[in-house]
Amino acid sequence: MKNYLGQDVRNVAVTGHAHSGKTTLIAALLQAAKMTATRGRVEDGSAVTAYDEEEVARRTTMANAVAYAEWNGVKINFLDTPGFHMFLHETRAAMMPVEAVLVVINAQTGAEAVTDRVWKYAGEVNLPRILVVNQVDHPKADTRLGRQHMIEQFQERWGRQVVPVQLPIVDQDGFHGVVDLVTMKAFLYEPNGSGRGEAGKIPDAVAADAKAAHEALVELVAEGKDELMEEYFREGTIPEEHLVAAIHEAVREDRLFPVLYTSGLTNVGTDHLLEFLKVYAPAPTEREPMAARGKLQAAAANGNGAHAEGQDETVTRKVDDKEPLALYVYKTMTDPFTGRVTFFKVVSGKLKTDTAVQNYTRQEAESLTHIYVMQGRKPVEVQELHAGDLGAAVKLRVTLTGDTLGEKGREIYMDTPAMPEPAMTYAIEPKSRADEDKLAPALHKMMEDDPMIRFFRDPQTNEFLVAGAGQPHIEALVSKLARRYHTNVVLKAPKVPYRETVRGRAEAQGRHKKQTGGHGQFGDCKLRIEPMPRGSGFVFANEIFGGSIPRQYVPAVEKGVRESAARGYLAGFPVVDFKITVFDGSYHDVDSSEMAFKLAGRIAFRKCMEQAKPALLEPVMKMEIEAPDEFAGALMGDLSGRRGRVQGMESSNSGTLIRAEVPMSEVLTYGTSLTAMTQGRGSFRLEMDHYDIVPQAIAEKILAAAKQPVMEEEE
Ligand SMILES: Nc1nc2c(ncn2[C@@H]2O[C@H](COP(=O)(O)OP(=O)(O)OP(=O)(O)O)[C@@H](O)[C@H]2O)c(=O)[nH]1
Ligand SMILES: [Mg+2]
Repeated sequence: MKNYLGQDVRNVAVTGHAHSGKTTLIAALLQAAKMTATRGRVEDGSAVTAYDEEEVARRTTMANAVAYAEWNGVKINFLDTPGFHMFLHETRAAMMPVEAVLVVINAQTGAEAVTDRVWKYAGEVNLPRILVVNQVDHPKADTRLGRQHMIEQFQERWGRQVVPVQLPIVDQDGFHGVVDLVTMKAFLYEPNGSGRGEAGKIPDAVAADAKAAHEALVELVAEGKDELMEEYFREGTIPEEHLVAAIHEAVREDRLFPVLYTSGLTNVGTDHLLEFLKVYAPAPTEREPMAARGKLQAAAANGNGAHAEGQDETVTRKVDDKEPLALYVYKTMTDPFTGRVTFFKVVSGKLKTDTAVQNYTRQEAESLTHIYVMQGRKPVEVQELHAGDLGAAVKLRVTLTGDTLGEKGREIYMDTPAMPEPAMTYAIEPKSRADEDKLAPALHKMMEDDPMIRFFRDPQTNEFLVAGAGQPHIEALVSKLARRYHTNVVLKAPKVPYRETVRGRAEAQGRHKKQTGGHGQFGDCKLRIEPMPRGSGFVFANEIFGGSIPRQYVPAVEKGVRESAARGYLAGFPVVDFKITVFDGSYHDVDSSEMAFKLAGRIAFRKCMEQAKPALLEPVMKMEIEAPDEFAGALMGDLSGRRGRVQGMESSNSGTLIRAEVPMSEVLTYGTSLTAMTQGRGSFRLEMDHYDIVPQAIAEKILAAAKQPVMEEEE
C-alpha cells in the first residue's frame, strides 16, 4: 500500500439512524474504490465492516468498525457506527478520531430521532457534517416527504446552511445518476454495477432544477466571503476553482452542510461521494488537533519558575510528523483470529514499525512491533503511519480504550466522552460449575472491549448481575459468552430493588435477658418509630434522660436497629424512610453489655414494625418515549396498562414525545415491546426517579413471591 501523508488522509465517521444503510453504503464505497472485487452485503455477513458474529446474526451494527478506501491519491478511513439508539455511546466515541461526519439519511423517511442525536454529538465536537440521502433507489424513496420537502425539513432542523451539492437523477429507469452542482456535470451509473459513473449530459427533466440549485449553492458559499460576493455580483457566477476552494472552507467551518444522494444497495453515486470527500472533507492536518492535557516538562517548569513540575497544562500538539509521537486509542477488540486489536489515531508525530512507546495513562511500556491499518477485521501491515492517520496494533499488554501512548517523557492525555449509565440489568446464572469458573474471567475480557458492560454481585441477594445498554446488548453478550468463551449462562429478570417502610407511628419495648450460670446478658430499650419523607433513609434520635440506659449503650441500640432494618421486615427488603427514637429502658450493673443492647434494639425494632403499618416501596422510573405520531395512542394505552402516569405529550422531531412515570417492575423489558408496537421506530429513555408505595393487591403478590426473611434466633 502507498504511504499516505496526513494531508492525504480523510477520517470520516459514517453515522445515522438505524437501517439508513450505513454499513451497506461503506461496502458500496469500497467496491467503487476497487478495495473489494464485489459488493459486500449485510445479509450474508460479507460487508467489510459487519464481521462480528452477533452483528451478522442480528443484522445491525453494535460496535464501531473501520475500513479504508484508496481513492485518487488519498486514503479515506471510514468508521462504521451503530444507528440503534441503544448503542449511540459507540457512535459518539467514533467522533473522537475523525475530522468529518457523514450523516446518512434514509430517503424513505427523512431525518429521524437518531439523526438529530448524531447531529448534536458532531456539533459538540465541532465536526463538519455531510448529509447523504441514501436508498434513493427504493420504490418508497421520497414518497413521504418529496425531495424538496426533505431539504426544507433539514433546514428547519439544522439551519439554512443545509444545501444540496448534487441532484439525484430519478426517472422511469429508477435512480441512476447525480448532477454535480459545482461542475454542472451529470454522472450516470448502471444500477447494480461497480459504483463508477460516467460523465454525461444533464437530462432535460432536471436541467432547470439544477440551474436553480447551482445558484442557491453559489450564493450561500459567496455569503461568507466578501471577495467572492463581489466576484459573484461582478461576473454573475464564481469560477469553478474559486468555488471548490470556497466550498472546502465552508464545509470545514460549518458554514455549509452539503447534501449528496446515493444508493448503497445498487451502488449509485458512490464514486462521486468518494471524490467529494477527497476534495471537500478536511484532512487531519487542516483541523485543530485533538484537545489534550499534558504535564509540564521539568525543564520548562524550572525555566519560567511559575509552575511546579508535573502540573497539568493544556498542550498544543499540531497534527504534524515533526511533533513528538502521540497515539490515542479509540477502540479495542478481541478477535478470534488476531487476538486483541488496538485501534488508534496518530495524534502527532510519525509512527514506524518496531517502536517502543509509553502508555501514559497506565504508566507502562508497550512495544509496537508491527503496525497495521484495518480493513474490517483484516489487519493490513504498513511500515509507517503519519500524523492524522488511523492505525492498529495487536497483542498490546495493558492498553485499553481511551488511553494515550507516545514518546516517553512527552505525556499528554485525551478526554474521552463520558459513558452513559447502563439502562438494563439482568441476573446472570452459570449453567454448571464449570461455567461458573469461566464466567468472571470471560466477562472481564468482554468488558475491556466494551465499557458499557457492568458485572457485579448484588450484596443484598448475592446474585451475579450484568448490566448493559439494553436487552439486545445483553442478549448478544450471552450468546458471545457461549460462542467465544464456551460459557453457558441463563438470564433471569433482574430483581427489582424493592424497599420497605412504615406508614404509622408505634412504640415498643425490646428486652433481651439470658441467665446462664455465671455472667448473664441484659439489655432493655423502648423505641418509637415514625415515618419520614421519601429519601430520608434512617434517622435515629436519643431521648434518654436520667440514665435509664447508660450513654455507652445507646449506639448499640442504634446498631441493632440498623442491622435489623437492613434485613427487612416484610420480605427481606431494606427498611427506609423512618425515624427511631429511643426514649426509655433499663440496665443491669453486671449483666448489661453492648451485645445485649444491640439485641434489645433489634427486638424492639421488629415489634415497632409490626404495629406501624409496614408497606412495600417500589422504584418508579421517569420515562421518555419517542415515536412517529401514529403510534402515540397505542403507546399511551400500553402505558396505562403498566400503571404508568403520563406527565405530558409534545410533538418532537420524530413525531410524538411522551413523558411518563412508570414503576420499574412494569418496564423491565419495555424495549422489546416498544420495538414490536412501533415497528422498530420508537425509542425510549429510562431514569430512576423515586420510590413509591406499592398498591396493596400488587404488594401481596410480591410478598408471596419473595423469600421469607431469615428468622432472628433471639426471638
Ligand atoms: N433499497 C435500498 N435498501 C438499502 C440500501 N442500503 C441499505 N439497504 C437495506 O437496508 C437494511 C439496513 O442496511 P444496513 O446497511 O445494515 O443499515 P445500517 O445503517 O448500517 O443499520 P444499523 O447498523 O442497524 O444502524 C438492509 O436490509 C439493506 O439491504 C439502499 O441504498 N437501498
Ligand atoms: Mg450498520
